[in-house]
Amino acid sequence: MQQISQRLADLVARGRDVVVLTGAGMSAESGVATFRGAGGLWENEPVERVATPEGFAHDPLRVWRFYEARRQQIAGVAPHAGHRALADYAARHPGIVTVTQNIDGLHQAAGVEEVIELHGSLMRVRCTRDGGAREDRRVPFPALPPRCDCGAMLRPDVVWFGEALPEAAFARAHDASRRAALFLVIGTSALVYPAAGLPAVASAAGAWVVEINPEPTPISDQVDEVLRGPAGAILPALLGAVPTPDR
Ligand code: BJW
Repeated sequence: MQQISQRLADLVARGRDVVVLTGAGMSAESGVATFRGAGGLWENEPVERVATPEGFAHDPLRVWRFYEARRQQIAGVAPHAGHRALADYAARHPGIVTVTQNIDGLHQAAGVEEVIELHGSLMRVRCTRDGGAREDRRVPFPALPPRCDCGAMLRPDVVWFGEALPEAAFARAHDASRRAALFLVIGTSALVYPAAGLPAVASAAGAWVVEINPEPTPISDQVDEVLRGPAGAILPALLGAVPTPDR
């Protein structure tokens, strides 16, 4: 790993008031496709068709095929060394807050007990009639689009463009960002709001903000430190090698 600042080393060793915000790049090395760019999920499926309520209203079967393929893919992947390093670090420092835009459940699969999911979950469904949401891990569904017991169509319990994020989840993420001493932003293009605004919230409140990403993003110039490279290599080196100080 490239050289890190003394301040980052100290904050990692202290392990207090640490917030981690992850995006699709966090899961890339597990074999999960990111959204944007070559080979991304939206290369063949226009975003307005599969990631908006209007797209779902227009063609629910198309949207469900998109999500069913992702559910099948997720069922066959596992957390990588970066997920495990974060989970191990969180176990050693129980106050760490893990916030993710991902819907794949890989942080939980790695052993992180509490994950704030800003954009929902692939393994949850919601009734289009009464809005009731619940876990549903059937892969594959017996038929698409899947139906609720009440007969109404189900939808994925995810957040599409133009929809509000789960209020309590975002409030917790925002509050933790305001209290953060160290804010790690990992594997996100930082294009989608309000999640992309959290690093600035943390920074304004005095946190040391560190971006971990192989590519530059719109916030690269605004963060305090950039670690260029894949999460699966950087996180074990950053979090695993730092001794826990005596308290
Ligand atoms: C690696 C790597 C490796 C590769 N290691 N890194 C302010 C300004 C402008 C617009 C808005 C604004 N506020 C709100 C908006 C509108 C809109 C928005 O942000 N639009 C922008 C695109 C312009 N936001 C919304 O609509 C949000 N809702 C909202 O604001 O509601 C307001 C409201 C209030 C009250 C009532 C009603 C409404 C909702 C946003 C929902 C986003 N949903 C999605 C789909 C979720 C379900 C699903 O997964 O299918 O979330 S869109 C998609 O983008 C998904 C992701 O979570 C999100 C972010 O993508 P992410 O994770 O950054 O992935 P990529 O692919 O973009 O980037 C991957 C990165 O990884 C790259 O940088 C790589 O380099 C890197 N990488 N390998 C580390 N190994």
